[in-house]
Formats: sequence, structure tokens, C-alpha cells
Amino acid sequence: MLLRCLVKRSAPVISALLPLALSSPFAFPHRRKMSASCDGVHCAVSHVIFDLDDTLIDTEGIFDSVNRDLFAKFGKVWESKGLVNRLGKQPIETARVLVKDYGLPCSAEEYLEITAPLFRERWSMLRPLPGAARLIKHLHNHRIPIALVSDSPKSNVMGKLNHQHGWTELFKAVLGGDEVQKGKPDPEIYSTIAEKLGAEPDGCLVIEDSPTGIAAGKAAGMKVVAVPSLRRKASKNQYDSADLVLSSLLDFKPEVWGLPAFQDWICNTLPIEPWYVGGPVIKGFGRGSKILGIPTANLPTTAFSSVLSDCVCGIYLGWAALSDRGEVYKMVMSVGWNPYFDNTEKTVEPWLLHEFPEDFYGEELRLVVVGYIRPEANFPSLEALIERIHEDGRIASSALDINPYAKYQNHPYLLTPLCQKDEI
Ligand code: ADP
Ligand code: RBF
Ligand code: MG
Repeated sequence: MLLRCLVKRSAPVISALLPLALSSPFAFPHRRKMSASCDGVHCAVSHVIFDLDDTLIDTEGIFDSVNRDLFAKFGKVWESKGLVNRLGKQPIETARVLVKDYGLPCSAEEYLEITAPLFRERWSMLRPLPGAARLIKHLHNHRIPIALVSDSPKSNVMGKLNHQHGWTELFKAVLGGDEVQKGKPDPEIYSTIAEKLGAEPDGCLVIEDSPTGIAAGKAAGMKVVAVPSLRRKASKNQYDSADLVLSSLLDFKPEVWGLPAFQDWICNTLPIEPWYVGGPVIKGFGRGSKILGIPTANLPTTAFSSVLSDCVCGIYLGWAALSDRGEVYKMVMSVGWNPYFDNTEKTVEPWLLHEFPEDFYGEELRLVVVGYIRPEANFPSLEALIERIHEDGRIASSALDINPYAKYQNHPYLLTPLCQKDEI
């Protein structure tokens, strides 16, 4: 079946971002060694240490919801966008900023006291970030020791973990912020967990979302992969000290670190839990056909803002239908900030792999998104961007012919009249 995927992935854009360790000569070094294996150029790791909040689970989502509720009680309006950059700040520092900026009628200490139970009651709503469950299960299945560290107290860490079915037992060691003297960016938490694991620091790979966490991992002498927040547009240079910056855990390639590769990619695509989005086609940036020669049918982002903020920026494949026409088309799309054009808004832009004689603004477009191709990237030239988008189109077109993707072509969401949509 896989022979039908004849598209070859030429020089992947992300490979430019990867460190030198793409082809480790060590098959499974973790089985034999407790520290890093190096052949002078390539380095392999033996242990992987994860940060928890906003690296494995999406706590940022509940931060908004807690503040919305609390502020309403104080007669204030929580403006979630960008006011407080919590990244890498201790909770008390964030609380001080909030109390001051919004003139809250409480002290920073009181704010933390009031919000602690509000957070706790939302732990059951915490969701793993895209690719997190897949990665920790993969490493565990291959007997790579994995561990968890967090700035939060250990009891909070365990409380959150308990809501993630089957996760707790995967970790060989867990360390909370109350179990060390100094918080990140001090290396103490990472050095201590390495000791607990019986691992050499240079054999540990840290996966982190915050600049202070990255600094802590590096100061402990470890390799660090940064996976910035999925909700915010990363600002430049914030992650420079990391060994590698990824757009999401979906892009983590274990073999780069001498660990066993994933086997779940199909024809250069990664199957995902499908998502269903739709709405009337609206005017976009006026660039697709004019500048790129590739029309993209923009959807109003307000119609599915929560889906959009939860999903990783990147290039996806799936099926599309214009519900009045009764036909289903292959589709490849970009989700994100279009780094080449440096947009200020996160958008969804599907390119239907079909020739249409005319525009279809205003028609109801339905999408079933079934697989992931790659992260969004910047390109040295417009020609390079265009060439890459065409390659994405070829990849999508081949992959959609086979399962697990082909079966969604007949999904009722695509062609059900609007009025019945909510019943699906
Ligand atoms: P805009 O910036 O307004 O989105 P584009 O130049 O990207 O304009 O063109 C997109 C429009 O072109 C769509 O809204 C749709 O009406 C039309 N269109 C024609 N063919 C296609 C196609 N194959 N895929 C997507 N849109 C198409
Ligand atoms: N824009 C980028 O800046 N970087 C990308 O990697 C990128 N990949 C895309 C892949 C596909 C399949 C499509 C349809 C679009 C992609 N775009 C990308 C978005 C493109 O810049 C956008 O559609 C045009 O700017 C029109 O708004
Ligand atoms: Mg467009």
C-alpha cells in the first residue's frame, strides 16, 4: 500500500533547523549506556526529562479561564491577549504584575491563595499538548527512562498527572518546585533529577517551553529542545540558547538524539485525531492567487477560535467540500502566522486540489483535517515558498488515496446541509 506514495520529500525545510545528529551510528545506545554517546560529531542521549506545564499539558488554557471568572467577581474584565507574559516567571511575580496592572483589590499573595483552588478544580480539564502523549508513550515503550520536573509543588504536579490517564507510571522520577532550594533558571532541579535517575547530565535531553527552563537545562550541562507555546507567536531570540527549537512535539524526531524513530509517519504525513471546521469562505490577504499563484480559501477564524488556538501551526492535509455542490475535494492547508509574510493573525488557509473556473466566496466550506505534514517555515525566496507548497500538495494528494485518510472522504460532516451540522 505504501508503494503508492511516490512523492519524495526533498530537502526537508526543518532539517536546516536540526543539529548535526541526524544519523546516529548508535542503534540503541540507551540500552547500553547511562550517559551520552558521542562519536565526535553526533551525540546521543540516554534519558529524557520533560517540563510539565505548557510542555506536555496545556495549562495556559486554564490560566485564562481562572482569571476570567475571578476578574468578573472583582468587576473587572480579563483581557487574555498578551497582557501578561508569564513565560518562565514564578507564580508570585505573575501575580504581582496582575494585581498592579488591573488594580485588583487584593495582594499578590492573596491572589495566589484565591486562585489555587480555582486551578485545582480545573485540573480535570487539562489536555495534553499535541504530540505529548504519543512521545512519552513511544519513549516508555522503547525503555528510554523519562522524568518530569516542574516549578509547581510536587502535590500539584501529581494532581495534574492523575488526570492524564496512564501517565503517572510512565515517569521514572518526578520532581516538584518545592523539592529544591532554587527554581529555574538555576540548574538545581535538573541536576537533582539526573542524580535521581543515575544519569550523566550530558546524557540527558531536556524538553522545555520557557526560556528560564531552557537556561536551567543548559546550566545543568544537558541538551535542550525548546517547544515554544502553541498559543503565542514566539518572539525572536527567546530560545537561542536551546540546542533545537521545534514548532511542536509533533516535530520531535527521536533519531536526531540517537533514540528509536517513530514508525507512525505514512507517506511523509502523520495521522492526527481528525478535526472538523467549516464556515463561509471570506476574503483573505489577497495574496494567494495574485502573488503565489496558489488560491487559498480563507475561513472566518471567529467561527472556530478555540480549535484554532488549540492547534499546532503547520501544514495539514484533509478533505474539503463546498456543501452546496455535493462534491468532495482533496485539500492541503496552512494554519498559522505565515512566517514568510509575518502575519499578526493566526489563520486557516486551505488550498483545494482542484481547478475551479471561478471564485466561491460566501459558499459554505467544510473541512475534515486528517493529517499533519510539517511546521510552518520561513523561506529565502518566494519561489522557494511556492515550490514547497506545491510539494505539500503532491504529498497530500498521494497520501489521501490511502487509509487512514481515504475513509474520511465520505464523512457526513462534509456534505450535510448546514441546518443538520450540529447533530453530527
Ligand atoms: P483571498 O486572499 O481572498 O483568500 P486568494 O487569492 O487566496 O484570495 O484566492 C482564494 C479564493 O479563490 C477562494 O476564496 C476561492 O473563492 C477561490 N478559489 C478558486 N480556486 C480555488 C482553490 N483551488 N482552492 C481554494 N480557493 C480557490
Ligand atoms: N506560508 C509561510 O509563510 N510558510 C509556510 O511554510 C507556508 N506553507 C504553506 C503551505 C500550504 C499548503 C499553503 C496552502 C500555504 C502555505 N503558506 C505558508 C501560506 C501562504 O503564505 C499563504 O497562503 C499566502 O500568503 C496567502 O495568504
Ligand atoms: Mg487566501
